Amino acid sequence: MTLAANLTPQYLEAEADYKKAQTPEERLECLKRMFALVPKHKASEKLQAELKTKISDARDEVEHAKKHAKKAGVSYKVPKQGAGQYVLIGGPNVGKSRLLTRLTRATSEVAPYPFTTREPHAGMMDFEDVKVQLIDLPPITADFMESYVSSMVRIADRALLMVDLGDDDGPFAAETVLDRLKEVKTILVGQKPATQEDYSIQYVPTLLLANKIDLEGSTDRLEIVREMFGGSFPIHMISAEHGHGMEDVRRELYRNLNVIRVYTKQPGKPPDMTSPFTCPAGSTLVEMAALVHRDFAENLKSARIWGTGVLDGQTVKRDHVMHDKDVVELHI
Ligand SMILES: Nc1nc2c(ncn2[C@@H]2O[C@H](COP(=O)(O)OP(=O)(O)OP(=O)(O)O)[C@@H](O)[C@H]2O)c(=O)[nH]1
Ligand SMILES: [Mg+2]
Repeated sequence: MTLAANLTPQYLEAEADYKKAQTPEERLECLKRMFALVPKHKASEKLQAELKTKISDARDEVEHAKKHAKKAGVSYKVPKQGAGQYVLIGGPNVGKSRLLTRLTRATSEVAPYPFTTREPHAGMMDFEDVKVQLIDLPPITADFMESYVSSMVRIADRALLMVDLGDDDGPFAAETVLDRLKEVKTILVGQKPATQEDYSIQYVPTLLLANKIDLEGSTDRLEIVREMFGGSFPIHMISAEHGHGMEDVRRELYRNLNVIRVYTKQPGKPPDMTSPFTCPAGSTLVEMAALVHRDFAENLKSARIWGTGVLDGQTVKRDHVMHDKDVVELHI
């Protein structure tokens, strides 16, 4: 990787930290480190300029977050991190925040009464060697939906619709959530339709999580959920409180993103197997390389690949279709 060869391992480490950063402050700190570590010569001028812009954006973001943290009617921007972004949505008290605290190290208040969560809380869920971003949101009811919620649902890669199996009203509360979002042209679907006529509609692929299976009466309510939603969404049963079904949920959340992992290596060195790049399944070499660095999209000359359907270290072309867990050495 010629370009990366100019970049020191310390720089690449800072870049890897940047990708994992969860708060604006962390991102700013990583970008500053990257800027300090980037070799200052002609060939990296573009990269330096890019980093400067990113630092200035990150500063704005930190300032903005400070100023607006406690104000009402704010809009929240949670930059995407990791392999993909899921929003947790549902009626009040269904266990959204509990799920976030169960699957990630993030904190979000969990309480036995409705309307506990008032602002988004993001966390990163580990699955094997990748991370998936989860965002806990305030509840949605017939009369109440925070102004920013629908736009966050529209931006997300996927949604998790949570249903409370501990409450007779659970399945109907979920239906209300779907209706409320539909009113603002945000339609939760099991799978995106193949064609779309009205482009103002945003379809958001969704998994349904039937929560609180530990409670009495949950099995009967699950039947109702299956009848009402079985035709629309994949359904998983869980207990966020007691941890039932969590391994399946982790796997499904990752699997549904439909991404592959690609590991990079530098010539003569072992691959970095700690932090893969993720890209949509079916991506070509050049599409994947563009994620590593924008310059690769234009300047990529060749690459060697270790993995599926190739001989070890085989040289492949720009349009080579990548597979999960391929290792790639990029040359420009
Ligand atoms: N028995 C049981 N209780 C649960 C489960 N998951 C969450 N709870 C409880 O349900 C209550 C509500 O959980 P929260 O995570 O605060 O619910 P929420 O959906 O975030 O609620 P809002 O923020 O008000 O929208 C808490 O008392 C949790 O401990 C579960 O799987 N089983
Ligand atoms: Mg909550």
